[in-house]
Amino acid sequence: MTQKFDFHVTATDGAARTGRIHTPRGEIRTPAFMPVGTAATVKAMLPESVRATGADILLGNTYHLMLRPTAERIDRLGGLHRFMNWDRPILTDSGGFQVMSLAALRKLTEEGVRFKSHIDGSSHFLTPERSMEIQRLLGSDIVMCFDECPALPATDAEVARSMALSMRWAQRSRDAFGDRPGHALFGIMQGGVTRELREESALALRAIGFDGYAIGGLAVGEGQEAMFGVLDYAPGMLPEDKPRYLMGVGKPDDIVGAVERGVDMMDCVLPSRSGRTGQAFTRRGVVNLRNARHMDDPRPLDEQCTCPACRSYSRAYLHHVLRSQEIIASMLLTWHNLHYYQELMAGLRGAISEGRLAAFVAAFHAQRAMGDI
Ligand code: PRF
Ligand code: ZN
Repeated sequence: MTQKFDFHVTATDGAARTGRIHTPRGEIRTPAFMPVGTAATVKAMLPESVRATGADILLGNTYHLMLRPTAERIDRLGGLHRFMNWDRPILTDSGGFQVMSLAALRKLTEEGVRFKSHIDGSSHFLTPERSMEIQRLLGSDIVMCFDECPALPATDAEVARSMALSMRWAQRSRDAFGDRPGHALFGIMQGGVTRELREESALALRAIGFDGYAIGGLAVGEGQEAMFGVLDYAPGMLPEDKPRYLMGVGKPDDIVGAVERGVDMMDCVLPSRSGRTGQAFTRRGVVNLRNARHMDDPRPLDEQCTCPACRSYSRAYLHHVLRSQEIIASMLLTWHNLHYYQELMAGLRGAISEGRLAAFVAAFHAQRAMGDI
């Protein structure tokens, strides 16, 4: 087993790339979609089922795990991989973004963020140094820099100030992370939808030097057109030989557009979260299985899908267990949605390696335009 973390692009098609990230815990095929396992579980799924959908890597969250069960407890219990029974790579987000969206009484200073837990109101202080320590205790394979993602709408001056702070925190994250063979540290680009700020952020991160580079601060309410506008230039500002990770994205068409523009990794709660509310992603678009039109429908959700929900159950059954709030509804629909996302990623990887991405994307959009059966 090699102790090295490295990335190889094996084919490109336009700005899109496909390749592999090697880690001591296994290989990550890119473009990769990372299911979200916030609280040491991908909700409603066994780890072996998550793997069966085709996932190579999961995402975990510093913010949630530091509050409960705490990073020190997970460390004593042998680390996050052993704790949650997932032995493949785990990427952990650094906490700042979740503090801003979930915690109460947040107070931001140069040093870090003070906040109260959304669980029990207890006080905590998160800094770049503490975030690196927590992610080390968790045993994370890909550690994210501690950053700040400004809430939108924000003025250019606010976005500039926030980006500059995130770049100082990126240097502190790099210094605190140290040299940890087999573990990677990713920088996070900020700068909103302003090209000059994105350029400045990219230069600052490149000067520090990271194992990979994330594009943060997008999918925060700016809309797809504005996000694609940034993705038309932002990936090109980052080193070609390192993975590029678009944080918190997105819907299937966001993912396709991001991959076309040179993104290698993504994560989103959408397939798992919306599975639990009855929204299914299919080749023909989104299907809401709570809708009464499925009540007597003996057909599968998607006759071409090979997931357990589609192989063995009718739309009528899925509708029934959703309406009855049965736990199996979450299990089946999460499985289907994660399966759909991973099949999409496999399709994108195959298309890029065979130089037929444009045709793949055209077929993707044409099928969705047809609508549900
Ligand atoms: N920074 C961090 N995590 C994130 C984001 C960010 O900007 C986003 C933005 N879409 C999602 N998750 N650290
Ligand atoms: Zn299915």
